[in-house]
Amino acid sequence: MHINKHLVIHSEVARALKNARPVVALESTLITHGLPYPENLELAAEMEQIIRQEGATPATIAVLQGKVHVGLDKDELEKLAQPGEARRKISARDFGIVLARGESGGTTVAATMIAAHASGIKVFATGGIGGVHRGASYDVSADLPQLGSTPLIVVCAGAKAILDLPATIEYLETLGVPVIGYQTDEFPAFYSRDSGLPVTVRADTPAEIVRIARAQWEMGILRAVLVANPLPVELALPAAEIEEKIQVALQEAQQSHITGAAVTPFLLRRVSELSQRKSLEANLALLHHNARLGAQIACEFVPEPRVYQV
Ligand code: PSU
Ligand code: MN
Repeated sequence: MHINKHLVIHSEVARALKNARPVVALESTLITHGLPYPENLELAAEMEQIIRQEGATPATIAVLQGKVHVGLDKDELEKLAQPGEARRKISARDFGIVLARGESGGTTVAATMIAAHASGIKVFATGGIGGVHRGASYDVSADLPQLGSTPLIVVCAGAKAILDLPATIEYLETLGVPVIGYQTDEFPAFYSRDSGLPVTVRADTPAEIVRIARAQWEMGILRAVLVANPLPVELALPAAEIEEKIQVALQEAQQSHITGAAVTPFLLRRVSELSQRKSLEANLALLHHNARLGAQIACEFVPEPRVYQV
């Protein structure tokens, strides 16, 4: 089904949207740039499976040869996950370029939000959002302004621990994005549960989250509602232990003059190597966890039927 000439909505996703059934959007930069192969492919399939188990339809979003796909089949997912393929990291600024040139790549949180919203999806589950980078005052992820201008419920495990978390929280406040702690009063720090920073409000059920989002959007405040879902205690890593690795990775990034879009993938890979994959395991666990909560929220949020032009 085509809503505009750039979007290709998978038939299963289109059917769910048409029938006002719950759909959860998933990003794909974590497949192309966030996780190593083959863990990336396994993870993508597992997140989809969890969402189905919870009674919702997954819609993994990516750009394939100049088309924005909302929902991928197995072959498309496999191709996207292969390290040999030419794949761009696609954020908001890159859409026009890759569509015009017929390129392929993984969509970041910002780009996934744009495509999900254009398709009529209300809920999106990811790992950690981008944010304000440490030390570099002008390196602010395009995820933040997108959260400030797109009405979606975005489920994450906080912002990635490699970032300046207090600055990221302040930035979200400036943008008017509420941060809801799911069964927690503290903003989680991705791999670990505690950042020492408060959330805007705590919610203990998916229904409460949906009520907040609906009320916000009914007021015409067309911004995201950010849901911060911490890892369970038994899966989370101690903050101090991971911070040590982050410090080393940050220093390496500076010495190797890593800048721009390459910063986040570099840091995530190095922290994983330095922690003997402990951070990778935590990353995979939190993605599973967020897929489940995303599906539960989507099931609670019965969207209004949307009229499609065919
Ligand atoms: N979280 C992860 N792995 C990732 C990312 C986040 O666990 O790969 C990606 C997301 O797609 C996010 C992007 O949108 O990193 C942010 O990159 P940047 O800081 O360049 O905006
Ligand atoms: Mn950046």
